[in-house]
Amino acid sequence: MDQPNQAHDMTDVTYGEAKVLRGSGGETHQTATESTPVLTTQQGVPVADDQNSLRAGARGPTLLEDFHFREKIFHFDHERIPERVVHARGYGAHGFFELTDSLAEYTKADIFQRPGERVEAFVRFSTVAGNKGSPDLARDVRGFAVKLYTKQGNWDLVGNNIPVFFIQDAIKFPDFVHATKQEPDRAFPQAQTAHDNFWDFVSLTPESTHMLLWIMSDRTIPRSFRFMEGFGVHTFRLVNAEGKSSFVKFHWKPKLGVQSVVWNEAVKINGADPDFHRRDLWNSIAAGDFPEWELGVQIFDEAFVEKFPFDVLDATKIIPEEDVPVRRVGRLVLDRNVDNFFQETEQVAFCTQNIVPGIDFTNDPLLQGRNFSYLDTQLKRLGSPNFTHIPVNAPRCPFAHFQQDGHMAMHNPKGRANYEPNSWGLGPREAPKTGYTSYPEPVEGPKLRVRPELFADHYSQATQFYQSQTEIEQTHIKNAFVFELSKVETLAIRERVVSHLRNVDETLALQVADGLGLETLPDAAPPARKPITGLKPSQALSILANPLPTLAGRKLGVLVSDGAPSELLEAVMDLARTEGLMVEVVAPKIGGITCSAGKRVPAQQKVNGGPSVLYDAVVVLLSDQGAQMLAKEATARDFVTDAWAHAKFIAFNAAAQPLFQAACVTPDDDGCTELASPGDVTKFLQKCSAVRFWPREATVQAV
Ligand code: HDD
Repeated sequence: MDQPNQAHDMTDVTYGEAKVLRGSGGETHQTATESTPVLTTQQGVPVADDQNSLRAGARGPTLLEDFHFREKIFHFDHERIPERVVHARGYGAHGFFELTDSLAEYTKADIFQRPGERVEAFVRFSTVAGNKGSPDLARDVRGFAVKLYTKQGNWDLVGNNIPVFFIQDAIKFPDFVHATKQEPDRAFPQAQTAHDNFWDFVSLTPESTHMLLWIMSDRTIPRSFRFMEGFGVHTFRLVNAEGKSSFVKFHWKPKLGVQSVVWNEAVKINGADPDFHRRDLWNSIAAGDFPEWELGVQIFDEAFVEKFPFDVLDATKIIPEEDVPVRRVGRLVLDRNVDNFFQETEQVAFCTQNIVPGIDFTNDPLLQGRNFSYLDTQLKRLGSPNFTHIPVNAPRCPFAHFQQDGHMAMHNPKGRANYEPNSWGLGPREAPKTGYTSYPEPVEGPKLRVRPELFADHYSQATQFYQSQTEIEQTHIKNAFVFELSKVETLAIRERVVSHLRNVDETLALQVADGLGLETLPDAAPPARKPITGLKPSQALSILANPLPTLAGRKLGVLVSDGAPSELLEAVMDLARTEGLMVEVVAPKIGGITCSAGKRVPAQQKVNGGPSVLYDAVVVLLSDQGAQMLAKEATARDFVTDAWAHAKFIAFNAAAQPLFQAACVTPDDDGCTELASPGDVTKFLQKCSAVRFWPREATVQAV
């Protein structure tokens, strides 16, 4: 709110004999001008001096009557709200959902009726285990929570980037989360499952096995939020205008394809840029490269449920895309960064029970429990039942009800009547035809604390997942198990995990046992239900078996020095940008370099702040002198050593060789391209579409 400018008396004050300086010499005062508004208190009172508290004399005590000081500190003291117990570390953005294919046949949900129509959306991505300040590249499941502001109210699809979960019944969620987060006595490790308590719990909970295979895969170290799939996880219901119900699983398919980093890279990214994922999302939206996903649905009926060998109410199971194809029906585009992180991303309140007419729950016991937990948690976190009054949580459609009062109430019902029915004709009334009705699923049975029989199959789909991976991905899974279990101090826990792996895949179990140096192979854990053998591998479960649709959205790091060959540099920059790659110049000094043609080239990173782990592929273009100099610089040597070890595509000019020699790297495999002329740049970029040169990986791993 702009206020008229006030004239401020900036002269120093005379006190007794002494002349007292205002502020630290007066120069810190920045006074309001015609274009800057007047600073006020929360009550709107203009503030004359924001540098000094009110004191009795220059060297005397601060006075309690300083209402501006007290209000400012009071508010500051209350700035924090409790962070989320899980998914504390997250990042959000605004966008829209556009329907591309009508689902009217299956659901009366307004959002699924008319292709071409859009609704507003807010999405928050997150890690699960780490606290709010933890690094982005922790090995962890990513939350993929979507709020869709439909014309019939808010629909929240609170999913993850993995289609299954650790547990089957919500009653185990507190135990699972306690075991996963920092151990309670020592308060470490942060944002890691690589510790005894996590592996103790999951190895005593065999229903976690399928999820363990997923979290040990590269899915838990995504390259960025933009390259992740999302899943609603549970089976939901769709209900059409005639009241007919179908079952549905929701998928988000990224337009840029799925991509992950490698573990050693993730570890180093966490040091180089702990905000790697949030920075990536912010920057791409700011640059107009809007991240996009397609909404996919797997729709199936009771007949499928009857013949499917697993229970569709079990959140530790998937339905393979080969069994029920994913039909793409809409697109989600994130096109606007938040104005304020706290106001929007921190205060957004997703609730699984936020659902709209035409969509319904199933009896999945994990989903049923979540429907209690999310509402409850928002009250604790946001401190008032009126959290729906916060703009990011408020519906965009008209709403009217008689709920009133409570902390921070902002839209109480108007007029005399705050109840219905009332004789005054005041306020809203129910809408029997268009209002939300639950699907009248017949339910009966004795009260029991049991799980359905098929829930006891803990291994079959874990085997199917593992066998659907390429060899490289299988090696990554094995390495991840060995890494995590090597951080587990208790031998019996390591052995117990291997005993479960023997029910998944004998080769994997043997490799993990060998990687851990176990002297004897533990017996296989007795399965609660005999696993189904011979499930067909599903290509959709692999990242690498599904080639990327485009190079766009990837990032190229170009290490340069003064005198770098200008023709090659220009070709790299132009051709890469034409392919939709983002290019960053990494130089010895942030001021940039002068290339061979005498032109200044600005840098985006100084070499010690722009390690190659931040890029999908790298180019090294140096002069003779530059190569000699960078050969002596440890961070430049790391740049090429890491690019090589992480199986990245590397291009370089002949003059750069001394740097490679100093880094003990011989860039002679097919993943490396020597650039002699601009034409070679095209060859290099063609190779880059594979993202990594995987054959190299086996040559750089000995244990
Ligand atoms: Fe949960 C947050 C996803 C099981 C209880 N969960 C939360 C978020 C996501 C998920 C993405 C972050 C939302 C945001 O960005 O604000 N959770 C899942 C998925 C699950 C799941 C995909 C299994 C299929 N969650 C689950 C269970 C319970 C909870 C079984 C409790 C019984 N989840 C919570 C919570 C959180 C939460 C404690 C923490 C902060 C919040 O809700 O808003 O209520």
